[in-house]
Amino acid sequence: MSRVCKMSKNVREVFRLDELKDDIRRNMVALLGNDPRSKRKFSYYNALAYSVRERLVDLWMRTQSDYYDSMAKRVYYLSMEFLPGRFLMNYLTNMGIVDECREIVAELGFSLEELEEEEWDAGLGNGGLGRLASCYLDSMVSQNIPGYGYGILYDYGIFYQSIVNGNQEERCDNWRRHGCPWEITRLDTLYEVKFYGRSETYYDSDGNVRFRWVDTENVMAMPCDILIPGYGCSHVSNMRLWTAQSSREFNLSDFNRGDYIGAMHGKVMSENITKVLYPNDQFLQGMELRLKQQYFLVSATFQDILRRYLKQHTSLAALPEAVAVQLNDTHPAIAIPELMRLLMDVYGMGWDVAWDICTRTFAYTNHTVLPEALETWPVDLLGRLLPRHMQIIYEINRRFLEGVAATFPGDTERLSRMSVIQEEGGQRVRMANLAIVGSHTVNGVAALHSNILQTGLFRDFHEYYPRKIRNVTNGVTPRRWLMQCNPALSRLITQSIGPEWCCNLEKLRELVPLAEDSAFRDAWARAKLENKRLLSRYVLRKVQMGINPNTLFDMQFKRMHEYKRQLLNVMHVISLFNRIKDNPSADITPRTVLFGGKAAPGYYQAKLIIRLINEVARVVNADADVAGRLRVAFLPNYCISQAEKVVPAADLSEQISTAGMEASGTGNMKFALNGALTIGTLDGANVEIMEEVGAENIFIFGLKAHEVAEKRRSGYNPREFYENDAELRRVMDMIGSGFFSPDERGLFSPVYDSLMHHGDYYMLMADYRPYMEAQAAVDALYLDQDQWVRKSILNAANMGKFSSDRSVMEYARGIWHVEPLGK
Ligand code: F55
Repeated sequence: MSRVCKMSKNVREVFRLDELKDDIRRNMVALLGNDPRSKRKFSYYNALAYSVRERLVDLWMRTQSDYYDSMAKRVYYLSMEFLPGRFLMNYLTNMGIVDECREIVAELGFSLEELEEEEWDAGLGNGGLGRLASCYLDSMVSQNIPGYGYGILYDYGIFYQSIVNGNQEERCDNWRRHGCPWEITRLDTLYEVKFYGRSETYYDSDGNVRFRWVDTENVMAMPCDILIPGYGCSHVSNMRLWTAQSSREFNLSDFNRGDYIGAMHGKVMSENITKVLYPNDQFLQGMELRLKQQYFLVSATFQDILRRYLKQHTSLAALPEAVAVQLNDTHPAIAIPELMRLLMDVYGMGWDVAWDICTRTFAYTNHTVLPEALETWPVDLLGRLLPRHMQIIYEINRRFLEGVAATFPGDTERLSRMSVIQEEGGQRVRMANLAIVGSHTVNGVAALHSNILQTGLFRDFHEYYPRKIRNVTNGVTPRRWLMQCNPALSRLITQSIGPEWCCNLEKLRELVPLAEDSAFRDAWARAKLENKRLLSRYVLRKVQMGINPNTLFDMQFKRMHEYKRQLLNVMHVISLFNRIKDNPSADITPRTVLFGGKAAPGYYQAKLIIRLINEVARVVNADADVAGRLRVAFLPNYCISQAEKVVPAADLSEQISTAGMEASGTGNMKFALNGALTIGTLDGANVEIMEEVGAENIFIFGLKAHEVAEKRRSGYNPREFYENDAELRRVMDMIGSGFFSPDERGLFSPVYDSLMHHGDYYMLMADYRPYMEAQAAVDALYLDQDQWVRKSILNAANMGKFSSDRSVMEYARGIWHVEPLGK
């Protein structure tokens, strides 16, 4: 912290702010070829971005040589997804120059906010898993932990969602169409990545059997760096994202045969590897191209890691002392056989030495227990694309099962459950099993989730390796998710308790006594209202709908998935609608219910729920009796930059997944940190949020995880709830009978049927009444603004635990065994 404070004092000098305006003008001309008298916002955004970026390059190089000189152990966070969102404000925030920059930009005739809006989000991920990776990079570098993100520079990130006639339509997200000023492309660094071919045995000069991978098709990987400045900028790191380039000799034989077009076709196809992000979350689509993407990331990254390591070491024996690799889910788990291959086939080690190095290098984070999201790859596909890896996986499995069999003699069922190879229904490689066997530590992302891993999904492994499976509860970076996105509240907090909270979020506890101070409560309420006004203007712009900032803002923003139960929220909305229609003069708490989230393009049921939200909104918003009391809107294209507007404006945060299914959630943390009250089930990190804020400051309802499990075992009958609850029955009948789709009566039958006829797997029917009661308690509390604001303050005040700084320190101390540098 002292460094940060010192920094902000002489920030003008460190970042040469007196020259910034001239630099912007210079970059307008020299880099962009624009007339500096032009008033194009996009050009000025770019010129500003380049001028900001160039101020960090020095600090970045200094950081990297610090790491080198101290021979610090480095952390590599391998992830198929990152969701950084926009960079401009994040750079300015972490450099501590937002206000100064605002003035300079004003002198040029712009507002900082309008230039900020020119930036297209970097949407290189689907949701929580990708955003978590980005929060962790911010927290690593802000705490001087030498860490790098490694991922893929997709040409097309997560699709752009539009809503047309109530339906989701996907458009391609050509986010770099107009260039991206944050990228530093390394045209001169290229690594070769191999695919296909075969594994060949030969004898080395000592007469040992060795393997080599031959007749491969090769693709080149080119790195592109994006700087990641730590808060206060004492350190600057980077994420390194790979793009595929065809190799020069690609399909040489076709060229030689005179088949120019044939050869070019191969070249073009090979560059497709990094074209597009797979838009599925929580669902595995077993496409060959996806496996290629995974291996492409892993192969390029390990060449880079080993190159850097070998600059300072002569032997690979000490790799685990110098390198920690965190696997963000199983998506990069092919890294385990890849490192084995490199150590044995390229560097000549024997199996046991290589395996020991491997298992001391890797750790694996699991983000889901949903069976449809667990990765398995057909053995024939993996064996064709990566023949040598397939051999190595078989050998890993053979040795592993030998160990299990020795510990549990005769327990063949256990062996088949634990095997890396699934036999039933055609052989497949279970990537989670491979990741567990090849890692020294496996973690879940919230206490409840890690418990479910230990006692449910990975129970056999927990019995076999009793200390391997642990918990690290997720966190979010308070820089982006409070300081940057909520200037009104941040200013108030800093005025009241000083500026240290943003690097030590536990400090927010000092707000607790202020909840009793009515002047502070008023100031808090004013800040929230200001944010709600800003969001209202945004909603008007985006969906041409006016919303009233004085109503309760009830928000559910997350990927669309049946287990997240947006449908339960809709059922509440329909119930409120009916109550108002039945009794138009009833005294009810006025609400604005907002939804946002993308559905995977092939996920029919999730898309239908988006349609239902929009049709319910149409009916509700057009009804004169309802006017002023209930409004519903679906905001298209939820993304990081939209979250930064939504989160600060929320009164109520909907975290209503079926208990046991949401591994952690991180939106829950962002909303509460910004003073929203949570209505939620005891799922994921909600459990820990309740522990922190106190049961009296959160609205918890519904089945608990063990009750869901018991009900599944003992037989669950959703119809029972339908029969016994007239209000629920009416809601279901309206959905099923076409009340919201008069032109197409059967439109929502699949929604109705999934609850009434197909077993209601996510148990909405069971949780409906408890949810309605919790919502009634919300309404009652909101009428007492004094009490509401008190609880809003207490929510933010008790969010200290959910800083990603805390999560990252737990990984650093407990898993990576690295210490912050220079402390
Ligand atoms: C993406 C691709 C595949 Cl193949 C599978 C899953 C995903 C994905 O996006 N998962 C994801 O976002 N998981 C979420 O991770 C968060 C961070 O740990 C959790 O908070 C959240 O509960 C979990 O669903």
